[in-house]
Amino acid sequence: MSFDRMWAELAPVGRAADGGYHRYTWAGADTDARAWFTGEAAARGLDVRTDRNGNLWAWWGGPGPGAVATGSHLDSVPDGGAFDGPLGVVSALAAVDELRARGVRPARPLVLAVFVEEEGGRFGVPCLGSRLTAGEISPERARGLADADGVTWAEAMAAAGHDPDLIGPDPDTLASLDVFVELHVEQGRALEDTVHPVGVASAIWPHGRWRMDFTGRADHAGTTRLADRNDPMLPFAHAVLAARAQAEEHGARATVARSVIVPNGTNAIPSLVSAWLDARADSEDTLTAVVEGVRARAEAAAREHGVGVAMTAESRTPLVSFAHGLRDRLAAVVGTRAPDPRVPVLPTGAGHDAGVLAAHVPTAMLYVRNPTGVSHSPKEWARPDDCHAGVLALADVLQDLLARPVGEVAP
Ligand code: HGY
Ligand code: MN
Ligand code: MN
Repeated sequence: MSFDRMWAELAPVGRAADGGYHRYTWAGADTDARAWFTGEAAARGLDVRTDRNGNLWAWWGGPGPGAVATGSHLDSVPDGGAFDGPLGVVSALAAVDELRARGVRPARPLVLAVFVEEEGGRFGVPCLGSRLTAGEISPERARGLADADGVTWAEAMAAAGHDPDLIGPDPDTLASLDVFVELHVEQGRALEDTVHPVGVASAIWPHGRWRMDFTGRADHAGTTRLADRNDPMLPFAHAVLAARAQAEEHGARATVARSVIVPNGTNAIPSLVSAWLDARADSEDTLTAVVEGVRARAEAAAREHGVGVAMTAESRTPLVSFAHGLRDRLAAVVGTRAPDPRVPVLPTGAGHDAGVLAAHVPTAMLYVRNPTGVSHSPKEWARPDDCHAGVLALADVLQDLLARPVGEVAP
């Protein structure tokens, strides 16, 4: 199966000595990974195009209406794993090879997509490429997003040779898609407890990111009396603990994993602490309750210490419930090759481009078993045999969707 050669070729791109991945949009390794994908697609005779937002689309026949689309992303979180994103991209290329080996000649276009900035690892908003294409973030806001060095999306995109003035909704591309299927490594270990190498997604939890800015007063760590301090680290610390407490109380997920401390000196009480809350829950109301609980604790602690606080939503994604008819159709197709026809149908707390597209195009997801269940870490893993099972399942699903358009059956 061509998967193994491609996987081995892509694996070193952006991998650090400790095995963690550093692929950030419009920068070195991500650019190299995009070039690798473009070469593989072109070698298969696919017509590779970059859309106005920087997403890659590799067409087998077309562009044209009624297209069956599959794909994922190549960018990573800092020190990320090898599979989150690339598994869906490499599996899509291998599925094309599998379909051709079966003699499939699609009557409608098949297109492979690689979305930019899915992780938001450089510019802070996840699924930025698919959100722009879906019209779910304003081009003005996107252009102004900046990385840790203050480089904006517009500057980075222009430096990569793309015109940031063109970014924005792409309804024509979305209208040309009959369906989008994303294959992704499972970010959890539900499948590991089953006989199934491949599962089907049922839903994506509501989730989002909130920025918290704690404004204090810089002063000397050694001479400033405690009563005279306005130390932003203290409400920041309360917010971190409140996130955990709210998650426990509501059966949700809440994490503060990123902060910027100014001036970040060992002996200087900070003037400013910025921190980001990542919160996710199984319902909109619960998510709101978690976030408002953290906000209330952060504000109370800020008042107690004479510190200013501002908390703003940077992204929020509503509950995605994948179309039941399509979900069940994929489960039936995957079940024909599975060890047991009752294929697991699973919800996830992880966001995906499929979750963004689901409001615009019939969308579904396949998961490939991850024995560690770990993701966003070099320990993320999937067995080679399970990756092969994922390619075969994806090829089966694409073949079924090419033969019988979703538009023809009730979603
Ligand atoms: O954060 C997420 O859920 C995804 O990996 N972007
Ligand atoms: Mn991810
Ligand atoms: Mn991903």
